Amino acid sequence: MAGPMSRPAAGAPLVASGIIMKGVGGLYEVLLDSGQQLSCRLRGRLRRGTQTPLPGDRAELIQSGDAAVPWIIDRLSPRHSFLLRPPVANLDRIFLCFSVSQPEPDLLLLDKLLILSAVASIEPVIIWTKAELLPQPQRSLLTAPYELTGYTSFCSDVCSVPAQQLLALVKGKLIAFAGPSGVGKSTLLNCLLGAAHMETGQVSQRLQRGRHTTRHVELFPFAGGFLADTPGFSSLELPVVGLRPEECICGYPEFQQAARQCRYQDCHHLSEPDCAVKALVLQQPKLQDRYDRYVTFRKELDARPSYRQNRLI
Ligand SMILES: Nc1nc2c(ncn2[C@@H]2O[C@H](COP(=O)(O)OP(=O)(O)OP(=O)(O)O)[C@@H](O)[C@H]2O)c(=O)[nH]1
Ligand SMILES: [Mg+2]
Ligand SMILES: [Zn+2]
Repeated sequence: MAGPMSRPAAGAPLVASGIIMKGVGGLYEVLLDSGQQLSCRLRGRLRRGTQTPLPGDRAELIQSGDAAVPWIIDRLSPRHSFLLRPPVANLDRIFLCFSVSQPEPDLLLLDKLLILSAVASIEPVIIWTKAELLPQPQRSLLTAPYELTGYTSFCSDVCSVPAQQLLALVKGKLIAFAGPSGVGKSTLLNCLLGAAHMETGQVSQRLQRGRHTTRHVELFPFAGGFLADTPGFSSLELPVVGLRPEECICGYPEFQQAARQCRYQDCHHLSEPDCAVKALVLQQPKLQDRYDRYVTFRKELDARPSYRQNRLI
């Protein structure tokens, strides 16, 4: 038969599969591979299960028999990655957006997100937004330590969005914009979608409300993949998401090579003798602030082992 649905076997119900674009109040929008979008509810078994469907999940649908919402999500495919903050499944990359000013950049939050992305095997890209609000050389003071990490980073402002560089990173991928509220995530996403959808204007139109606080994660098809707009957040507790203390270093690639030279294999890089990470930081003062944040996280995680069972990542 024509259309998105295929009939798997005689007598079996119609099935369809696609990607969850958003889920609000128990109603999920699923984009089928054919391009058709369906509204669905969840099968009871999934509602009671531990795995909550997230935008980015691949879902298999069956007919519900209910005319009001004719399709239900029957099954989810295994995920290759997932994050709780922001809650998106199957991310390939994450654009960590932090404004250089208004609001002031929360570097503790940025470093936490770098750790969590690394642990979830999602490549982080740092985007310093509202770049025009902080002139040089203060802007370089802020961004230079992150250039030593090896992570890709860009500056962006309303007049010069690095659209070409971003486009090269998004083709065929699922990418989320993440970061605090008001840093310009939706504005940036709107810019990218606007450039690609100029002829219709439809998606940009829909995103007008993106100028206001984003309330839900939502995926938008873009360049053979998807871009996810996500609500801003400011609190993120590493012990609560179940991070293990030794995983902290994953968000600090500039220390990882040195860490192999420490006297003790299980060195915490705090006060152990012959710690190569501490020696490196002494040699390169630009690394000090990032190291201090590492120390904060490591001590916090070492001190709160009770949370370790609650692994949510
Ligand atoms: N000065 C300046 N303002 C910007 C820039 N980008 C966005 N803004 C403004 O910053 C405000 C917040 O932008 P949004 O795109 O809604 O921010 P957001 O990160 O999506 O915020 P949430 O949805 O609440 O998480 C808006 O008033 C934008 O016009 C920029 O590059 N420079
Ligand atoms: Mg927004
Ligand atoms: Zn060490």
